[in-house]
Amino acid sequence: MADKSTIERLKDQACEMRKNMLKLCHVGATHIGGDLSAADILTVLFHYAMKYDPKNPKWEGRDRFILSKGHAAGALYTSLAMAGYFELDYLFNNYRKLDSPFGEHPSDKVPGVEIPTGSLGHGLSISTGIALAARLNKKNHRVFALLGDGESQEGMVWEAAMAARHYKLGNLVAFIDRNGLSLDGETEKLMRLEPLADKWKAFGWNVMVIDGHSIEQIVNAIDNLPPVDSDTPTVIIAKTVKGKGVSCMENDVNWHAGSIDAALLEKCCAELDEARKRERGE
Ligand SMILES: Cc1ncc(C[n+]2csc(CCOP(=O)(O)OP(=O)(O)O)c2C)c(N)n1
Repeated sequence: MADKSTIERLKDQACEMRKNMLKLCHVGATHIGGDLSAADILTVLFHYAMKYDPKNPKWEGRDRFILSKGHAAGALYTSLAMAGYFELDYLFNNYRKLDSPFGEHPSDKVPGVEIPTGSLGHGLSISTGIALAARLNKKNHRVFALLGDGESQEGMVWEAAMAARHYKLGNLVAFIDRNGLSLDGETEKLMRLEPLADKWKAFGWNVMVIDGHSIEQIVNAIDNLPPVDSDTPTVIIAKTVKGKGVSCMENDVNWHAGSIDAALLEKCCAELDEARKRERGE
């Protein structure tokens, strides 16, 4: 288990990440609701779990990260900038500009982006292929995928679930950002997913259900992954809140995507700073 100072560092980083994602949302429209719900998971992945070299993005030994819910590009770009792949200012100055690598959905022209995503449902199949290739090539890196729950209504997700277990890909880890909302409403009303954990268990996966905003629980899930050479892929169903951390956006499907003006940016960042100070007991 990580020590207290590591946990506190990760919490600070998650707070910084949320503020950076909001700054980006001020530069141009982003999918801010699903960016904010994924912030704690991505913070732990990029600053605790994964091995990578930002100066050598194609390093063979790196763990692979696939943003299957590709519309959360703002969260991925911010993670990559904070991980040292490029400067945050470079991102802010170029987001959604003509000929910029930073589109509304991720392109692999951005250092650290493994594969372009945004058409939902494909990321787990791609991750399964990469994990299978790692096995065949006797490599010991992991493949992490981040899926949305709305995305999990796509049939191809379940085809990948079947294949990954069939090929015994214990090197594959899928996070589901279970915020309960899709683009236009509640997942359970659009197409029922529950009992979601049972469904993954039935497909033979190792299943964890955690609070996706508890840094401690996310770290604990990472610490308890089966060995990379085990037979069982892992899914971590992370219960989250769309828009987490910004009260006017929380659980509001209207904030699936959008942009914010300077006044709202300031208000949101102040709210996040205040909450983090309270958490620190200041
Ligand atoms: C194949 C496909 N169908 C539809 C869309 C449009 N779309 C973009 S985001 C989204 C909702 C996704 O919901 P979820 O996966 O829960 O994302 P989150 O709430 O975490 O942002 C939809 C339907 C798409 N990008 N790709």
